[in-house]
Amino acid sequence: MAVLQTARVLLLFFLPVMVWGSCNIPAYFHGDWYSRESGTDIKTLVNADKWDSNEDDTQLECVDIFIHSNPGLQQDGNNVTMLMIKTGGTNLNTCYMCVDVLWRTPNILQYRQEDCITARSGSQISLNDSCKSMNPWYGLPSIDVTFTMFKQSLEKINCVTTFEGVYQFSYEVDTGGGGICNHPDSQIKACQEPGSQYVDNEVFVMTYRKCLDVSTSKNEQIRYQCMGSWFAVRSGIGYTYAAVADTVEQDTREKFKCMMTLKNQKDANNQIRWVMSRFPDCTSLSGVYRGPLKLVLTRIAPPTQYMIPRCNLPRDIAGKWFTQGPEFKSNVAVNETHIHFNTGLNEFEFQDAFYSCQQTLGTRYLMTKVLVGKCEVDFVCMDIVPRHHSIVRYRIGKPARRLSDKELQDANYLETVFRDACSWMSFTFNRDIIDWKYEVLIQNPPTPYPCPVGGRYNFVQHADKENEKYQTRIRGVTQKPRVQVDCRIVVSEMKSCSNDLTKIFVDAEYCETVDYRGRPIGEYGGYSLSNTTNQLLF
Ligand SMILES: *[C@@H]1O[C@H](CO)[C@@H](O)[C@H](O)[C@H]1NC(C)=O
Ligand SMILES: *[C@@H]1O[C@H](CO)[C@@H](O)[C@H](O)[C@H]1NC(C)=O
Ligand SMILES: *[C@@H]1O[C@H](CO)[C@@H](O)[C@H](O)[C@H]1NC(C)=O
Ligand SMILES: CC(=O)N[C@H]1CO[C@H](CO)[C@@H](O)[C@@H]1O
Repeated sequence: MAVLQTARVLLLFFLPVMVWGSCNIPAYFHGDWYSRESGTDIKTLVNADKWDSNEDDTQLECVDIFIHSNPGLQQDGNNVTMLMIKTGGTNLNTCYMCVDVLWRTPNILQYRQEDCITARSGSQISLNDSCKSMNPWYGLPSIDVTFTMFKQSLEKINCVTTFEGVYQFSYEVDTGGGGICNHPDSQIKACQEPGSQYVDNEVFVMTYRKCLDVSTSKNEQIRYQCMGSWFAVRSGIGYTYAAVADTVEQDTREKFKCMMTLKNQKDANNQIRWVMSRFPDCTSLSGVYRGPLKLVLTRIAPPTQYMIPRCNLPRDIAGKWFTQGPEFKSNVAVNETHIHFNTGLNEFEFQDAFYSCQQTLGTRYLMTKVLVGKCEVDFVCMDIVPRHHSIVRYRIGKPARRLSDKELQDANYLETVFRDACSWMSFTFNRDIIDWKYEVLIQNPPTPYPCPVGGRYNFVQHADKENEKYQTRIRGVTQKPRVQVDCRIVVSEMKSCSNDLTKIFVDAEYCETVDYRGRPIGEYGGYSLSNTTNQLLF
């Protein structure tokens, strides 16, 4: 052992290992970076020649580089492993080290720097032999062992991958034991503001409101600039990370934050959990239930003065309704001034739309339309046909074009919007089509009315697709063949009888020879269909 040690020292001493050449650090790493490493502020300047941090008066130069293949989408940068040499400083011993850099976004890098390496006997220092991550067994470092570098001169990045829309949030600060502050006015607004200097949705505004009973809560409004988001696996779970910068914050330690969420949380209340770091680092985030700042976001409608109603809807359509379509099923609530559509998107998620009455003429109603969680405030026109029993028919025109600032100055601009959105032209692309297609609201639950036709009929089904036809269904699993009875006459049956003319019974496979207990019916029992000569068409 001792011999070996000596041999190694000797080797080091007398045969300074040779590594040749140099390499350029790729352009997507160039810039001025900030990272917080073990409680210290580190500023690193990277250019093609060197990787220079303020730690001491040394700097790193690239000797060899390996660009890892990018399994994912086309990105603007790559993960690399570099063999670097430490230059400068007072230590005369040459120090080589391996640096792994994970490119996350144009503003975020995560890196691991290994210790100085010494050549083992029989091998020289080279990227392939000396860098751990070149061994497929180890691979690139996981996020917990990297430091996160935040670019100080930010590149502009659209917030869409981080936040889009309007949210209310509750927040809980990990330290101080204050508890959860759930104030209705604590909101995140990530919207593209027409005419604002932040045109491309590069910032979002986070408004904190204080809860009297939560000592760690605060009144503060922060405008965060998005630094991009990325996907990374931690403890076997794939999380979405995002980095943001408070551009007016002077203290760099407080300026950058790392955030983390799980995509597709499938929360029954349509809520989204995020955690946010206190300092510029991502390792403090280990799950959406643990972190320095825990946020629970709830989508809300964008705040707008146009949700204040300025007219009334037809009085007799107030109430609960539903719509049914091949793709969506909505529950609709109507009061004197507003219409609310709640549409299920899948088992877990739903979409809420609110309409508010603004102007009306005849059957046309100019409505403000907002979607919960979205930024847009639109004007649309609804043409509502007078209610008939349990049915309301309506159609919606194309959204009104956006008004210019000048038009908005006009006190009567809503009339301008009405003329635009509620022109009969806005309901159709082709003015010759007079066979309007209406949407239908069905009262929920429907108020029964007697059917205009009564009696018993059999029927023939014509359908485009076989599965559109009526089929016999028995609650639970329908067994086929149904019961062990010999049914000699199977007929289709549709009936609405005088005992309850508000209902129509339909049975595509009515067994006429047995009664409902499966007992045979006498030859002349039951109904006879043979005299049905009247026909109905549906
Ligand atoms: C970098 O590596 C990580 C994990 O090893 C991977 O998830 C990511 O997609 C890679 N990024 C690029 C730009 O190749
Ligand atoms: C280092 O390894 C990579 C792939 O693992 C290979 O393409 C390259 O040729 C190797 N370089 C040397 C000098 O062995
Ligand atoms: C009508 O409904 C809207 C939204 O559903 C609600 O904000 C408003 O307060 C309701 N108006 C009345 C008079 O109940
Ligand atoms: C047109 C037709 O089939 N009429 C029959 C209706 O039923 C009675 C007895 O139930 C027959 O006598 C008719 O011939």
